[in-house]
Amino acid sequence: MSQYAVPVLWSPDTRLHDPRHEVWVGVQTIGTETSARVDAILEALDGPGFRLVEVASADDRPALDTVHDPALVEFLGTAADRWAAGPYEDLVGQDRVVPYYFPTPAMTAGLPVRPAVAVHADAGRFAYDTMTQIGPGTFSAVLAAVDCAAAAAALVSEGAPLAYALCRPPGHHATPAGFGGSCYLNNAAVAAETLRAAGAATVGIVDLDAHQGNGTAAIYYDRADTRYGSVHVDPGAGWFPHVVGYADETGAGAGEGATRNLPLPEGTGDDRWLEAVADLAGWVADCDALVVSLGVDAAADDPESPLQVTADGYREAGRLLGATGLPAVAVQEGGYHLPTLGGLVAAYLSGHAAGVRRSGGE
Ligand code: SP5
Ligand code: ZN
Repeated sequence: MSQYAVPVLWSPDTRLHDPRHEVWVGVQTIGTETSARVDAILEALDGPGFRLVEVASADDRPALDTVHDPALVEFLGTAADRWAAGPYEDLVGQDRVVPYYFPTPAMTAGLPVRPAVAVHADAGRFAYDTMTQIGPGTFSAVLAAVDCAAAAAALVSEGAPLAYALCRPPGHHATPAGFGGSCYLNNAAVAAETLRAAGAATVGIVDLDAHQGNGTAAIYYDRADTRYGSVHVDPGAGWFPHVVGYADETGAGAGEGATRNLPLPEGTGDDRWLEAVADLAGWVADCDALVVSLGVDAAADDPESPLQVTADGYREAGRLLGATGLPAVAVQEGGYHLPTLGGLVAAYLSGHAAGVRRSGGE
């Protein structure tokens, strides 16, 4: 039996988003979610066991309408042009949309509100942090990432046992009407909705990124048709997304019991992390299809998280989730240590693919 070659859905347009810098705790820090991530991953997956598939821009994106408020998509699609048309070149001399003002409920306090006219204020209607900026190429890259996720899910719906979407920017922090955490639109939810539209009655999403995917959690919190399970560094230890991701958040209404958060202490390594992954694999095993939010920033060398997972740990996580036997879409999320990034992704995917029979389709 020859090895299953995992299709790798990618697009050169995902390189067009250049975050350059983030504003974090009041200073500009060098952005870590860079286009070099795409090439680091491509390089590691350009060989036996993988099959690179370039994704063209889609004509329509039906899954997007079920995931996001159209006002968010409209804002993301027009913000860079609004910024370019404004006074910012003279004022501050930079071309990125950076919010400075956030009309949270604490500010609006029940008053009737309307959209801010100035784009630097309007951004706070959707942005929930200062790190996630919109530049001239951002929206093209964001749509390309969505298209990669949808194309991977379409392949799996047609019978491929496993497909990988090289999405960038990542998506799991994007909520129905909000962007943040380096995420703009929720690629994993687009994959899940594409699988559902093709006939999967229940989809399980397992999020391996070091950070809880608050966006995906929010999209599915009150729904029973899609389960969301995540293993991540404990927000109670001070980590992003800070206000959600605790173990007692289990869903609401029809979705009660369909959310599972497994927060882990700083410094957690393979053994305890893999126990949590095994727990989540068992928890989704009776779904009809699987989406893996494949963040590899839980790795020991990653600058954005204190977890200590190894490449062997990611390989074993792939084996555990592959053993569910579910048709699966792996969607790239975080992972920021360029020297090890590609190897971590390859380790996960080879672990997952090892349990997939070639006869399962290609
Ligand atoms: C998709 C994803 O992994 N998003 C990560 C969002 C968490 N980032 C919040 C903290 C950013 C601060 N970066 C400073 C780096 C210092 N080592
Ligand atoms: Zn992350």
